[in-house]
Amino acid sequence: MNALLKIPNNFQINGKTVECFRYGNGHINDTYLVKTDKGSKYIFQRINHLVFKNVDMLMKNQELVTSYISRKLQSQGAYNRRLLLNLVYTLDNESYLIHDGNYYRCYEFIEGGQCLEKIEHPYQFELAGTAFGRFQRLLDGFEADKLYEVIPDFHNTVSRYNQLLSAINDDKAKRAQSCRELTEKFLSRKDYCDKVIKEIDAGNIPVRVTHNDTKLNNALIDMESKEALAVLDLDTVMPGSILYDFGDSIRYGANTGAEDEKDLTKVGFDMELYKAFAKGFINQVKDILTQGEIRLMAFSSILMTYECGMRFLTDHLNGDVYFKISREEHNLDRAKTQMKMVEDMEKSIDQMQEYIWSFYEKSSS
Ligand code: ADP
Ligand code: GN1
Ligand code: MG
Repeated sequence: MNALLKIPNNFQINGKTVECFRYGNGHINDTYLVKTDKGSKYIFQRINHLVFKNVDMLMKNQELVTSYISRKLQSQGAYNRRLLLNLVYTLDNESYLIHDGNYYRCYEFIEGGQCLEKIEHPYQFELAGTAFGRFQRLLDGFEADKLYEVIPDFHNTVSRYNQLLSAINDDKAKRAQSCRELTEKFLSRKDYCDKVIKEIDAGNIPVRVTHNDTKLNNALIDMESKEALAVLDLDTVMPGSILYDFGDSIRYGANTGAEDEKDLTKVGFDMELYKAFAKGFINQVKDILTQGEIRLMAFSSILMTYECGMRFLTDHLNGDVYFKISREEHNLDRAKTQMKMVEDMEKSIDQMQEYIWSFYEKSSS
């Protein structure tokens, strides 16, 4: 029998569990869909506590953020359960359960939404932009310093660069020699690393509450009604820059190929997809963005892609200890796609930024 089947019964669910199976394609947690004898569905997760070392604070962050969004939606008369990730508490009213040394949590399953792995049509990416942009707009005003920094320096690209340098030097998996050419491409772009950090330090870019992992499959969209639904995967919600959220979405979703595509001729930056996401996102946050943020919006796509590429390459050099892999050179393939995307975007950066400015020209005319 499925060893996990009974554990969700420790949560305030409607009925008793009858099915529990693996669900979704996240790289970090173990996610299951649970069904009960009363026909209710839940998302049940084993939290990766090697990545998230302080689960208690991580869950407190989620409670603070979801209750803030819920109150904001209510005050705007726009409350709708499908716009928000709703935690299901344990029978002891806790937000998570510790069982046999593992950490578990449960959410209401949001019906009628899809989490895409790949964009089939630009409107889908526009909806994802709306979902992530709305998340930002609803959290505007939330005091970022109330949140615990779940993974310190998560989007500190200078630290990520230094981690890559250490991985090259340590060469734990004896792979450094075989990927020298790719490594050089990352190291030669060092100037990118502190561009956003410097602006934050200078006060030109505000620290907000940001999602920090705005991958396409972390937003739910309803493809039938063409609505943007909830933003999922709130583990990395922390103080950060809105640029990280915009850039990370473009990194993943505006790629003509998959994040781990082996055939690099299929990988590339798609301007039409970029514009679709930017339209959904900027329309939500246009009025809250500062000049400093607007100016670096297009560049953030390069920065986040470059940073994620360095993370994949670092993990490859370290022997695949962080991201889930399903083949030998999985992280190396991922690092290669990210570099291909960086090179493509570098050629299009002016056009990308012009599109961002066009939202402001329209509204002032
Ligand atoms: P990971 O951190 O491993 O990426 P996620 O929290 O993103 O885990 O969940 C993995 C997948 O499970 C999502 O991409 C989505 O497909 C699905 N999922 C998660 N929460 C819900 C929910 N409340 N309703 C519907 N689907 C969900
Ligand atoms: C991880 O958990 P998932 O699959 O949404 C990672 C992100 C990376 C992404 C790359 C906590 O996201 O930072 O951008 O993989 N999450 C964490 O696919 O490290
Ligand atoms: Mg996820």
